[in-house]
Amino acid sequence: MTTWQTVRALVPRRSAGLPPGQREVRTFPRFSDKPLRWPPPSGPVELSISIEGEPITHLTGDQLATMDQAEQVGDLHCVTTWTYRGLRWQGVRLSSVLAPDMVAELPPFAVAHAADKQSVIFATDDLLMPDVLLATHLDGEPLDQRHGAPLRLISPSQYGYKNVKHLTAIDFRKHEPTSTLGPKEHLRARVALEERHASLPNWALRLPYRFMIVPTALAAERGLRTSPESDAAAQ
Ligand SMILES: Nc1nc2c(c(=O)[nH]1)N[C@H]1C(S)=C(S)[C@@H](COP(=O)(O)O)O[C@H]1N2
Ligand SMILES: [Mo]
Repeated sequence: MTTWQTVRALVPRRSAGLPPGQREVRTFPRFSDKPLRWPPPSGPVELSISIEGEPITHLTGDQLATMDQAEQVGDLHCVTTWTYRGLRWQGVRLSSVLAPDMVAELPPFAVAHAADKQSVIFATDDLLMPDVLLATHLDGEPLDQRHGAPLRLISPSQYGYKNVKHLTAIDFRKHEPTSTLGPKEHLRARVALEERHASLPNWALRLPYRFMIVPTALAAERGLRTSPESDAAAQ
């Protein structure tokens, strides 16, 4: 696609059946609150799960591949109001990698860490929803650098920023962790309830956020192009 076609596909449009305040985009962009940041170098799946830093499980890609595979189709809703529809994710349900007696003992909060240094806070209840996936594949292909290789947390009922790309660790916590993203991170960020921000009202956010979509997506594309592993950088 030319840049112009990409920009046109990124202009958010009204569409029936979307959650409150959301608009549809026709291309699935790379997106981030730090769009120029490079994706991490590619490597194998390694996921550590811990409670207050004490390891309870460690999973590799080979182990995940032997577990029950789940596939689900869903939409990704970015807090800046864009929605991309019909993504087919494949992976393993987070609730199924934890033993039932372990699930009963989990403290109420969690922090998910990513290889690009992003970290995101959760209420444990949201992570235990049956549609929360440790995704390894998108539309039948292994995840790429753009969309979160090698492992991504998919939580369809929460805004995009809770769908952590390049996932490396989940640490459960007794007390609510401080967000590294500041007040723009809502602990729960449930799309249906329009929990966009920890303190600002939705009417004040929707329009300014909407204007950020195209510039942010173009910057994120540039971040990908200039990363050490990109084809463009290698030539
Ligand atoms: N590790 C990591 N995960 C992330 C982000 C990020 O910058 N780093 N951006 C989040 C945001 S704001 C959104 S909307 C989605 C975008 O996913 P995409 O880049 O696959 O479109 O990823 C989320 N997960
Ligand atoms: Mo987002």
